[in-house]
Amino acid sequence: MSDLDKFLEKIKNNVKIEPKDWMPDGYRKHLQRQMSQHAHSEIIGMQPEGNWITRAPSLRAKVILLAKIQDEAGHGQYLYSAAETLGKSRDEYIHELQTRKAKYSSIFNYPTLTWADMGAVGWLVDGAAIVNQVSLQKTSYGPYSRAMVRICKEESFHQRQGYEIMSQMAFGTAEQKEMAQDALNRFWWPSIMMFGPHDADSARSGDAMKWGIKVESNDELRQRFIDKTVQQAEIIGLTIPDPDLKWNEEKGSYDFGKMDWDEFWQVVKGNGPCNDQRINHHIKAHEEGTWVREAAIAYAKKNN
Ligand code: BYC
Repeated sequence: MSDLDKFLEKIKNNVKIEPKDWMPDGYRKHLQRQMSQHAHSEIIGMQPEGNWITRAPSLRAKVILLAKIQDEAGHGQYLYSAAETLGKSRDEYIHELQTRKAKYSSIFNYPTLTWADMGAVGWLVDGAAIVNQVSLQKTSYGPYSRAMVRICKEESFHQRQGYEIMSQMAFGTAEQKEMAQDALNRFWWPSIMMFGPHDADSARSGDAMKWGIKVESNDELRQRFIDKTVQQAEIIGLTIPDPDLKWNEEKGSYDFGKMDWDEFWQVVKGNGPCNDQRINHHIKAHEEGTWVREAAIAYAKKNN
């Protein structure tokens, strides 16, 4: 049996591929791209929330937000470590991010304008991330799959944190409800576009499915997220900003309106409202943290 046949046999039998196993070059590159994109998303995703730490409306809200952001740093760390098992260093991945060769999730290029946006990010963005990540627990690469198991546990708490903020505001004063609705209006469409282009336009999906990296498609996951979230909006009396949203009895799921793919590709290509701000801030923080990395390395060497 050739190396390739053995590899495909493992994929067929749901046996995880491990770092030292033989793998096709395309599989390795695909994972390096996707896993580093995922890690960068966690790290860049700390910025829109970090914006609100000093302005959280209570000590309780502040402590919870801080804990959530720290979790995201941790998720970035697991994912960079898992991606490093594919033979590329963290420095290389970070260089690709800072030189804009690597992507991160489009959603983090939108600004967070009010406290209600912390609710919308947790509820919708983490909610969408969970749907995608629960599916990725079944991915064929062992270190990625195992990282997803732990990340999903923490992500559920994040989603609840966001939904709690939204429900408190939705049941609060008229102004608070209006703020919550406004946040939902601004974050709804970018959140459902997080799942990527429609299946027919998803260039990477063919290989991803063949190699068991993705086990469900962009459209399948998007639909699952919409079906869950519409009901949650109804419970707290908020309206999803889509006039075409309608329950389809036959399909057992919601029909929904057209997404603005021009906007999506503009954001993905670097022309969204906050792309420059996010990367420039990352570069600045990374430079300012040089002494911390140097000290950590010196300490590790001394103790080895
Ligand atoms: N944003 O062929 P496709 C979180 C790109 S963060 C930007 O469908 P694929 C959190 C795609 O890369 C959660 N780019 O690609 C943190 C490709 O371009 P390249 C982050 C996007 O890979 C803090 C091209 O479009 N989760 O949890 O099969 C606070 C064609 O797309 C996006 C992950 O990263 C996008 N939204 O499918 C709160 C999950 N969508 O690379 C929450 C891991 C597509 O060929 N990633 N593109 O130049 C995935 O599951 C998949 O990579 C995607 C895209 C579903 C995102």
